[in-house]
Amino acid sequence: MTTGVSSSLPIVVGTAGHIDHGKTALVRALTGIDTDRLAVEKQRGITTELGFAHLDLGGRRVAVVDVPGHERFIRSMVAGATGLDLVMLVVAADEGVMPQTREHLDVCQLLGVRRGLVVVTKRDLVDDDWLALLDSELAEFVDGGFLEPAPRVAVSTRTGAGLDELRAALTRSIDELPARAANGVFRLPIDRVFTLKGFGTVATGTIASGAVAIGDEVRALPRGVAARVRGLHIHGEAVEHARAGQRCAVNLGGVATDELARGDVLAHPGAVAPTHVIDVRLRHVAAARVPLPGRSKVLVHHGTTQVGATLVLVGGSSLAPGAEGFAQLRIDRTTPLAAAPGDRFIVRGFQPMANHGTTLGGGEIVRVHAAKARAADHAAIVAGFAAARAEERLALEIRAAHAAAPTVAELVRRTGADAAEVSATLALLAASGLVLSAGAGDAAVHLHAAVVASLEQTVLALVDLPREELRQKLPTALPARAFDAIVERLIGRGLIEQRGEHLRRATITRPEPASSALESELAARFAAWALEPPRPKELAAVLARPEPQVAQALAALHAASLVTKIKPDLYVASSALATLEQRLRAYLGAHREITPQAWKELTGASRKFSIPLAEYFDAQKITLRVGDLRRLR
Ligand SMILES: Nc1nc2c(ncn2[C@@H]2O[C@H](COP(=O)(O)OP(=O)(O)OP(=O)(O)O)[C@@H](O)[C@H]2O)c(=O)[nH]1
Ligand SMILES: [Mg+2]
Repeated sequence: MTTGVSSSLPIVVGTAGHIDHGKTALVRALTGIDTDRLAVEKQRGITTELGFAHLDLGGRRVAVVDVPGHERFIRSMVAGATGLDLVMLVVAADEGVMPQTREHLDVCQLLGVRRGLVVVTKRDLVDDDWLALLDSELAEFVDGGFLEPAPRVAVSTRTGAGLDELRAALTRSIDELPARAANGVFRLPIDRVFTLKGFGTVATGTIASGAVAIGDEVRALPRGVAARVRGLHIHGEAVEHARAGQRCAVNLGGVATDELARGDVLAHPGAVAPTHVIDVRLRHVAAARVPLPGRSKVLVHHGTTQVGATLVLVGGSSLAPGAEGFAQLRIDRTTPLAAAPGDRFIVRGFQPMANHGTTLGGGEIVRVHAAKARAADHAAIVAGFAAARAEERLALEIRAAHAAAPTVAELVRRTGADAAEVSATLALLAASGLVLSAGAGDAAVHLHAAVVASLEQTVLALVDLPREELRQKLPTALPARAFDAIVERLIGRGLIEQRGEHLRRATITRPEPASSALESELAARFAAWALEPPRPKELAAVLARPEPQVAQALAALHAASLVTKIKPDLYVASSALATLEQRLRAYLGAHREITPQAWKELTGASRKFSIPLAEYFDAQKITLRVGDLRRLR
C-alpha cells in the first residue's frame, strides 16, 4: 500500500488484551489490513488465529502481530507474544481491566517483553471523567511491571480520535528500542505453513536467533524433516537472507506442506538437538492463590509450540505466588523442544484461576540436555549456570561433561551459540588454562582443567602399563585424542616417559618447563580448586616445583587478574569469585539478608574459607555487616 518505504526493521509489534477489546480493529485502523481472515473469525467477530500485518512509520516498515483475546486461544497468544519487541496492551474504555488483560500482561512480562504502550480503545463510548478514572486504574495496574513507564493513549477506531497521537507514540517507542543481537544458531519457530501456487511449501515465523540464506539446507525439528531454502520474503519483498527478529516467509523445496506444522522449528542440520530435560529459572504468577507444589503436570509453551511436561521444583518443595526459583522441565518423550539457554517459556496448568486464566508462570531456560535433578547439589549447579557469564557457562558445560570431552559442534547444541562464537570463547578459555583442547579443527575435543587434573592423577597412579591398556582403565567416554593429549602433557612435564609401548614414571628429571607452562598449570589448578585453594606457601609442594618459580607464577596470575587476593595468604580463582558474587547478589535480592549458616552453604566452602570471603565482600563494599548478618550495601 505505501510506497517509498526505505527499510524493513527487524521489529515486531504485537497486540495483547481481553476478548472484544478492539485489538483487531486497532490493527486495521493503523495498517489498513484486516487480519481476521478466516470465515469463522468473520462470522463470530472474534479472532481465533494469529493475524499478521505491517505498519509504515516514519519511512520504515515494522511487522505487526495481532493475537486472539479469548481464553481458549491462549496458545496462539503466547506464540504471538514470543519474541515481540513492543506490545500494545489494549484495554476497552467501557470495560477496563479484565481477566485476559491480566493474563496477557503476565505472559508478556514472563516472556521477557520489555517495551510497550497501553492503548485504551473505544474512547467514543465513555466521557472524559470516566476516562480519567480508568487512567488512574491503569496506572495502578501496570505499577511495578515493565509497562509502568509506558505511554498510555486513548483512541477510537470509530471516530479516529487519538490515532495520530498513537502513531507518534509508537514511532518514539520504536526509535528507543535497543538493537537486537543477531548472534547464535539459526532458529525459526514456524507459526504458519501453507501452499502457494507456483511456489510450493511456505512456512512463516519470526527468526528467534541467527541468520538464514537462500540455498541453505534446513531441518524441521523435532522430527528432523529435511528441506532446502528456495526463497525468502520479508513483508512481501524477496530477499537473499534474513536474520534474528525479522518476520519472514520461507519457500521450502523438497518438503510437502503436510510434512510441516506450526510449532516446528527450522534450523541448520546438526546445529540444534531437541531436548527433554531442561533446567529453568521460574517465576510463579502473583495472581495464583496457592503455592506451586514440588511436582506438577503442566503445559509448556516455547516458541510457537505447546507440549506436555512434568515440572519439578529444584532446591525447594514449593514456590509461593509471585516468587522465583529454579525448576526442571521434563518434556514428554515424543515432543522434545528445540530450545537453547536464554529462551523464554510459559507454563500453564489445567485449572483456570479466577480472574486470570491458567497461566501458572514462566521464565528463562538456564540449561538444555540437563541431567535429571536427583543429586542433592543440582540446585547449586543450576544456580552456577544461571549466574555464569558466557565464558564461564562454556567452561561449566565442559566441566559437566567430565571425561566425555565435547567437540565444538556439541557445545553449539548445548549453548545455542554458533560455532564461531564457541570457538572464540574456547580460545580464551584455553589461553587462561581453564580448558585443554586436544586435536585440531572440527574434531578437536575439550576437557576442563579440573577433569584434566584428576585424569592426570589417575594416569600417574596407573603407570607402569602398556599405553593402550592404561587407556582402557580410564573412563570409556574419554576420547582417544584427549587421552593422548594428557599423556603428552605428562611426558612434556617430565613426569612419565614412553618406552616402546610402555608408559612408566620418568627416570631422568628434565629441566623445569618454561614459566608460562607453569603459569597455565597453576591457573588450571586454581580454577579446579575454586573457593578452597591451598595457601600460597603450600603451592610449591603441591606442584612439586621450586618455591621461587611458583611465587613468580602466582604473581603473574595475580597481575593478569586470573586470581584475586582475598587476604595476604589466600588467593582464589577470579572466575569462581565472580560466580560467588552473582549468587550472593541473587540471594540478597531474594532474601534481603544472609545468615552465617546460609553464607557457608552458598559458598559450599568450610569456615576457613567462607569467613575471609565474606570479609572480602564487606571490604569491596558489596555487603554491609549488621551483627551476624550481611546485607547488600
Ligand atoms: N464503539 C467502538 N467500538 C469498537 C471500537 N474498536 C472496536 N470496536 C468494536 O468492538 C468489537 C470487537 O472488536 P475487535 O477488534 O474484533 O476485538 P478484538 O480485541 O480483536 O477481539 P478478539 O480478537 O476476539 O479478542 C467489534 O464489534 C468492533 O467493531 C471503537 O473504537 N469504538
Ligand atoms: Mg481480534
